[in-house]
Amino acid sequence: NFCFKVDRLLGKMSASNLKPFTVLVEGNIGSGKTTFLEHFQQFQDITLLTEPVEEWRNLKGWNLLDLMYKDPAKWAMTFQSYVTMTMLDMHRRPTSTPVKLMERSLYSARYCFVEHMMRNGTLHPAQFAVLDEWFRFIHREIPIDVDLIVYLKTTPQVVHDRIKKRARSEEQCVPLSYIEELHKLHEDWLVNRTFAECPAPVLMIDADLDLSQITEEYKKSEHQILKRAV
Ligand code: DGT
Repeated sequence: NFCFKVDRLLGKMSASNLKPFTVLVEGNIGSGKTTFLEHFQQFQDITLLTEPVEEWRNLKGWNLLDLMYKDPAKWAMTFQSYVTMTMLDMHRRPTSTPVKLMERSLYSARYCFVEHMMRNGTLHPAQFAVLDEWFRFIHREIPIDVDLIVYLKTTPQVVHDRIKKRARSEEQCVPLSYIEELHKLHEDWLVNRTFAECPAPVLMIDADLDLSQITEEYKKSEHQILKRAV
């Protein structure tokens, strides 16, 4: 028993010196990313990094998320540059566990949200160019490790109904067309692979199911994620 404990400890120590197995949890707004992360709270040896939405809602008292939704032409650039910083911070945060689960990433910020803002003209081409240069610079100069992407695939109408129900104040005016466009960008990035680089293999999960059934669906991903935990 003692030897087993020592072995396990040494295993943990060596695992902590290695890079963690890093999983990005991606999917449309309201697809259940937070719930997915919460499911993994029950396991040891996993670091869970939830999205910094609260930081976006309160930067020195300013709600950047709200400003962005209320006046996108004015605030999209400011919002996305702060998203870039907070996401980079999450990617770079050291972890002592062998597995790291992270909600969203620099990739979805660039390939879904910024891409959408560029295509619909919310971002001026010059603003887009600056954000894109930041993304390329970070990508080139700073190591960002990703081993697996969990894609919570949903139907736009289903998540639109959820968004209305959860009633996050900033999101009250989000139209179905916006959710449909974001859905298409996630699909093009993670499934069709038409325009953007996909940094790791993708595990797709049916996230349309409601809360009572979704745990079974989440369990299917446990093996792939936990096999790296000591
Ligand atoms: P969940 O748990 O799947 O319901 O996840 P949500 O909906 O809490 O999180 P997310 O990332 O899908 O959406 C956060 C809010 O921020 C949402 O109103 C969309 C908005 N947003 C705008 N630009 C960006 C961006 O570049 N990245 C992210 N993550 N959110 C952005």
